[in-house]
Amino acid sequence: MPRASATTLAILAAIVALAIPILAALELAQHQSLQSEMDRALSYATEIMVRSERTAAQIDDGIGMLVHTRNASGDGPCSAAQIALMREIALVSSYLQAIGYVSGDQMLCSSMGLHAGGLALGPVEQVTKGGTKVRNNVSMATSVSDSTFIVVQHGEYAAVIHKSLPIDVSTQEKDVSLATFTPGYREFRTARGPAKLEWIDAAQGREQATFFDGEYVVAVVQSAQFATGAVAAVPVAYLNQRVREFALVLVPIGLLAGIALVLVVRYLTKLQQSLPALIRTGVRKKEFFLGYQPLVDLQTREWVGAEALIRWRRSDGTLVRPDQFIPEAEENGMIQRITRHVLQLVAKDAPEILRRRPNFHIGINLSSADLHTPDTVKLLQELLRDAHAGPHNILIEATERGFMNTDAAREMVKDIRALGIDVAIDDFGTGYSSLSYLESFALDYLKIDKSFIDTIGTDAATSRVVLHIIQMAKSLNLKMIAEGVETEAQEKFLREHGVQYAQGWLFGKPMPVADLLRELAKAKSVQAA
Ligand code: G
Ligand code: G
Ligand code: MN
Repeated sequence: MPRASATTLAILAAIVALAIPILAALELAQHQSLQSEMDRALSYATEIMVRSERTAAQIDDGIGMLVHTRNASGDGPCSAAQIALMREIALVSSYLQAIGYVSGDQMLCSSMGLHAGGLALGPVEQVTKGGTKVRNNVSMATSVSDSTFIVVQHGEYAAVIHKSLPIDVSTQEKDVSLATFTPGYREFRTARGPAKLEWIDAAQGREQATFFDGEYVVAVVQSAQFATGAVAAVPVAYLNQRVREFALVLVPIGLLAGIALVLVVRYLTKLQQSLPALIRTGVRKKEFFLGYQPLVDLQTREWVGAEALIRWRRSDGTLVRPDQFIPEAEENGMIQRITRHVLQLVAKDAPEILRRRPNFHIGINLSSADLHTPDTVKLLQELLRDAHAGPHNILIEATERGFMNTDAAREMVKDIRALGIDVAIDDFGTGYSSLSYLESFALDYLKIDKSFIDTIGTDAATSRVVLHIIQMAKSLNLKMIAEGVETEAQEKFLREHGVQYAQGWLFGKPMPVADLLRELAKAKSVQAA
């Protein structure tokens, strides 16, 4: 994927990762606010209904007592004893202003006394299922003020209730609408603040209903015992205020969750871009290939072999050098995966190469981890089989560091050589090298590191070291391969001092297998001519 679109994608992912928790937080704030405003409306409505129920209970009790006493005594409805009882009932009933005797639409006597000529109540407006008659707007002119009352009548008796009493609850917010109604009637008995009759419709006679009509959060309740219902409605402004309060708490939490999510996404992306993951996908996507650098016989300059050097072209086109990933791969255990892949690549290329040069050998680099993995011998056997190669067609190059005088490595070299495959010590002189440990290994070749070849013909203090190395190799019966040969002077020097083989830009740089095959074909026709 091109870098730009990967970045765009990462930014988009981050925005989404941030936006989702914030949107969720806002959504949650809306939901929570609505819920809590509904709860508030419901508690107001319930409070009013409880007052209405108590009122209804006091009416029932009061009227019941008057009927009972009158029946027992046989007194007239407006006898002095009855009126005295009415006064006592009105006194002890906290929700009743008065209680009295009604005939037709006239209250003839009440706890206030005898009404000469009767007190006109006006027509009955509502009749409940239980037969209770309700007048909602009875005005009574007193010497104090003109007031409007609700008159609730059972049989021949009626109670007088002040209109504002049921809804006279203390609410902090004056804008909250409160109302009472008689179930079955599309009409409010009392109301404080704006109230809509549609709310009664929306409740559909249920004992309890809460909803938001776009302007108000509404609660409607109905008594299970008495013919009374109550409504409370909180204006949308309170809801919005509540949303802001919740959002103030929840959005920062959402933001934190979003940031955490972004970090997790970034961590996972990083993980995916870690070297082991990249190597695995690289192998799968065939991003690795081999460069072959020729190895010449210094006597004839003939190409007798080639070292396979791994190359990694990433999907974005960049070429990653082995010294950039081999050491890290060695550290995090991916090197064996790479070695296995190199062996597969060699097995694929070898038949063509060997068809042109049956005695050619291909140098394969093993790392120290490979030298400590018993599997390696089995893998090499499989290579010989898959490549249709003889053991003389393979040369193992084991870097000096890998030899670290361990018994396991020594055994492994022994096992490889037992297959008939030659083993070279690579980069000789650059690491931990001592004659005694080299003597303890049975080897075939010594590769003289480029740093020593570079000193040939110079005055460098180390320029004589290469002669010592040559001397040592000879005394150990090791054949020599000089690395990094770039000049004819170096070539001449090496040949004259008995170095058999050389590798370097003077002869050829690492090249794709197609180029190697073409060069081999050319050289053959030159030889044949
Ligand atoms: O030519 P080049 O720059 O690729 O070599 C860099 C280093 O990488 C050399 O030291 C060489 O030994 C090492 N190298 C190249 N290919 C392989 C390989 O397949 N396996 C291991 N272990 N090392 C390799
Ligand atoms: O495995 P080894 O360390 O032998 O790998 C050889 C390394 O040296 C590779 O990176 C290869 O490209 C590099 N190389 C081979 N011949 C020459 C040369 O003549 N000159 C220079 N500068 N590098 C060379
Ligand atoms: Mn090498």
